[in-house]
Amino acid sequence: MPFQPLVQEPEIQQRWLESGAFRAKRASELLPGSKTFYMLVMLPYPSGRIHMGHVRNYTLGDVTARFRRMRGYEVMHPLGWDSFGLPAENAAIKHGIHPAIWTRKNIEEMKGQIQKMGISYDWDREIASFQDDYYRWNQWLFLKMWERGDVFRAMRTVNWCEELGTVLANEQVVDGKDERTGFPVTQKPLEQYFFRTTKYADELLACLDGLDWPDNVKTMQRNWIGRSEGARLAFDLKGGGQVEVFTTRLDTLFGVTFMALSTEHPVIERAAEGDDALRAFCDQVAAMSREDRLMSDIKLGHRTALSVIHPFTGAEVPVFAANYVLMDYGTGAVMGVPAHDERDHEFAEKYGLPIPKVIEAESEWDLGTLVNSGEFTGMKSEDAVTAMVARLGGRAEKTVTYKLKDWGLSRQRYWGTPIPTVHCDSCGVVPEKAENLPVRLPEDVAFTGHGPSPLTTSRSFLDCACPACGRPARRETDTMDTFVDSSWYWLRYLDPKNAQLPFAKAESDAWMPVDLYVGGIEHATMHLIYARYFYKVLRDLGLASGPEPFQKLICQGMVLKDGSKMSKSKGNIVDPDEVISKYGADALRLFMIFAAPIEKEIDWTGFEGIEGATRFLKRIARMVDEHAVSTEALPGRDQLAPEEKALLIKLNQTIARLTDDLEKRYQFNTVVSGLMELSNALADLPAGAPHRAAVMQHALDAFVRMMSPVAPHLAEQLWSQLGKPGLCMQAAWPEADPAYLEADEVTVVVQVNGKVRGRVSVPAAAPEATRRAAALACPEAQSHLAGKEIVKVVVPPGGKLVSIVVK
Ligand code: ANZ
Ligand code: ZN
Repeated sequence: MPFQPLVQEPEIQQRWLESGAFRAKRASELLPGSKTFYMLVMLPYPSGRIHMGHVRNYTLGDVTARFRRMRGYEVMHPLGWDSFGLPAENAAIKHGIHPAIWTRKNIEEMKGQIQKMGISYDWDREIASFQDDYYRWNQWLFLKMWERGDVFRAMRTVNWCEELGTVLANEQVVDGKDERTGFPVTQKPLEQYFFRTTKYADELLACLDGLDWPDNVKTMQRNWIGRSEGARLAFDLKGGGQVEVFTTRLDTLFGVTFMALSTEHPVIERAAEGDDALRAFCDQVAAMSREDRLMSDIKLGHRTALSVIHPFTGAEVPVFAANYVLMDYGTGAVMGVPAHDERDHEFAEKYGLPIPKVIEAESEWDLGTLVNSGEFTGMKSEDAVTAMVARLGGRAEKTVTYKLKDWGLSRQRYWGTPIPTVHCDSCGVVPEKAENLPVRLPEDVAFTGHGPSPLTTSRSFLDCACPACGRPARRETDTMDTFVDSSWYWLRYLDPKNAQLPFAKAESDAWMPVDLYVGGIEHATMHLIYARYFYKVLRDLGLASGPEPFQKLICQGMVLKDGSKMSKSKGNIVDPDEVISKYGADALRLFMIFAAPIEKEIDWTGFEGIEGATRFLKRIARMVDEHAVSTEALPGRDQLAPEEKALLIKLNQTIARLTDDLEKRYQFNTVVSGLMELSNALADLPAGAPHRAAVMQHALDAFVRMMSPVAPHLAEQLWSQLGKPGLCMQAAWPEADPAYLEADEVTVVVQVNGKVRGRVSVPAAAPEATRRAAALACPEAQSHLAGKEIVKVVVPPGGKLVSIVVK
C-alpha cells in the first residue's frame, strides 16, 4: 500500500480509539512493581483553533508517551481545558452568547483537531475547569485552606480599572493602561482574598535545586521569589513615632541623607491630610502603574514637613514621599544612601541632597571597608552590619525579605470560580459549608462589558442564607484568578470522576510526581510557582505526598514565521488543520520533531519542510511495499554476508542510540535523523545479498517500531503489511542486540604531518599498538615516510586516527 495519509490516518485513529490503547490504568489496576510514567503537557486555553505551538508541544509529549508505552511503562497521558477567563467573557460581550456556549463550541472544535493529529490522550480523563464538577473542588480546596489560614482577606493596593470594574494583574498593565482596552488604570486599596504563598517562600526556593528543570527557568523562579538578606531599622520621627526601613546595606547607615517613603505609607497618608500639595503628589503617583514606578528613569519626590533622627549622629534627616518606593516590598520605606545606591543617587542629585561616601571598595567583588562612619570606620562591611545591629539595640534586627507576594486571587469577573464565602451583617465574612458546594455561576446574567461584574446584579446568586446564623446574607461576588484552575488540574486527571474528593491519594501516590512536563517558557514563573505552591499545600493537607509536582520540565521553543512569533495580529498564522488536511498528521509530526532541538525555535519556511517529511514517509512505505514478507529465521552472525552483518550492526547501533536519546537525553530531532540514516542503510543492502529477505524483515520490523512514536499512523499500517499481529503502538520497543553493537573491523585514518595520507582496516578490538603498527605499514603512507625520521606517532583517544610526525 502506498503512503496515503488522508485515507489511512482516520482509519487508524478509529482502530486506536476502539482498542482502548490510550487508556491509563487506575491505581488499583496497576500490578505491584509496574513502572509508571506521567507525561503532562500544559493544558490549553480553548481559544477556538489549535496553533503550531500546540502542535509542537503535543507532538513532543506524544512521542514520549508512545515511546514509554513501548518500553513497558504504564503511561498517564491526559488533556483538559483551562476554560475560565477573560476571552470567553469578552466574546460573550461582543457576540451576545453565553461564555459557556462559546467555550463548549471551541473545545469541541479543538478536540477534533487534536484527535486528527493522532495524539494518544486518554480522553476518558478529559476535564474542563468551567464545569462545576471541576470548579467545585477549587471551592472545596479554598475552604480547606481557609481553615488553615492559608487564605486570608486584607486591604491591598491593586491595579484598578474603573471602566472595566476590575482588578488587573501587573502584567496586564502597560503605561498605566489596560493592555487590551487602553482604559486607564489607577492604584486603589481594596479588600481582597489572598493565598499565603509567602509562607512557603523558603521551601519554594530550596526545592528548586533538586529539580531537573532548565537553568533559566530556575533562575527566573529564584528572582521571582527574590530572597534578600538584610536588616530592619526603626528611625525616630521628630515629634514622635517611628519609621521602619528595610535595608540590605545597614553598613551604609552613616551615608543616609534622606528618607524615602512610599506614597501609600501610613506616615505619608497621615501627613497628607493637612498638606494639599503632598496629597496632590500622592494622587499623581497613584495614577502610575507599578511597572512605571519600578522602571521609570524619572525619580519623583515630594519633600514633606517631617524629619527623622539619625540613630548614631542625631542629625535631622528630611523625609520625602517618592514614586520609586513600593509599599508592598520590605516596609515601604527606604533609607536614602545616595553615594552607594543608584536610585538614591539619582534622587539626591535631582533634589540637591548631599552625597557623602561611607564605603571604600577595592574591587567590584569587595563589599568594602567603612569610612566616615564614626566608631565603625575601618570595619569590613559584613562585620559592621553585625556591630551596628548590636549597638542599635532593639531598634534593629537582621531579617530576610522576599519579592514573592501573597497571591491575590480575587477577580471582579463573572467567568471564573465563585469564591465560596458569604457576607452576613451579623457574622461578617463566613465560609460556605462544604456540603453546599458547588456555588454555581448563575445563568440569569447580562454582559455589558463595563461596570461591575454581572454577578453583582444576579438576585438568584446574591441572596443566600448565612452559613453561620441562617439569616439572609449576600454571597461573595469575587471569582478566583484562573491560575487557581491550573494549579492542581493534573491531579484531577488522575481521578476525574471522584465525587467525594478532588482526587484520591492512592491515585496521586501511584502516578506522582509528573515524570515530564512540557510547555512554554512564558509559564516559567506564575503558573509554575503557583502549581508548586499548591502542591505543597496539598501535601500539608494530607491529600498528596512528596515535595514537588514536576520532576522534569522541558520548555519547547516557539514556532516562528519569518523570524517572528506566529500571531493573529501579525497575520502570519499557518493553520495546522490546513497542513493536516493536505499532508496528513504524520508528516506534520515528523517535521515538528525533526526541525530543531526541542528547546530551540523552529522557523516555518513554507511547506518545504513538510514536503521533505512526506518524501521520507513515502520512501519508507515504498521500501516495505517492495519487501516480500519473510518468515525465514535470521541466520547467525557467522553465516551472514559482510554487507548483511554491516546492516545489522547499523540497525542495532541505531536502536541503542535512539533508546538513549528518548529515555535519557530527551533528544527528539536526532531520533528522526537516526531513522533517516538507517533507512539509507536499508536501501543500500544489495539485491543479491544471500539472506536479504530475512535480514530486511528483521530490520524493517525494528525500524517500523522505532518510527512509531513519531509517525504512528504509517507505522501502524506498515506493521500490518509486515504481517505483524496487533497494534504497533502496543508492540515492544526493540532491544539492541549486544552481539551486533561492535563492528568487526574499523577504519583507521593515517595522517602524516597533519595530512590524511591513507586508511587501514584493523580489528575493532585491536589495542593501540596494533593500530600504530598497521598505520606505519599503510602503503599510501609509506611513500611519505621514506627517507624521513619519525619523530612521534600519536593515537588520540578513540583510536580512529593515527598521526605520524616526521622530519
Ligand atoms: C540602603 C541602601 C544602601 C540600599 C545601598 C541599597 C544599597 P533588594 O536587594 O532588591 O532586596 N528598598 C527597600 N525597600 C524598598 C521598597 N519598598 N521600594 C524600593 N526600594 C526599596 O533591595 C533592597 C534595597 O532596596 C534596600 O537596601 C533599600 O535600599 C531598597 F548602598 O537601603 B537599601
Ligand atoms: Zn450570620
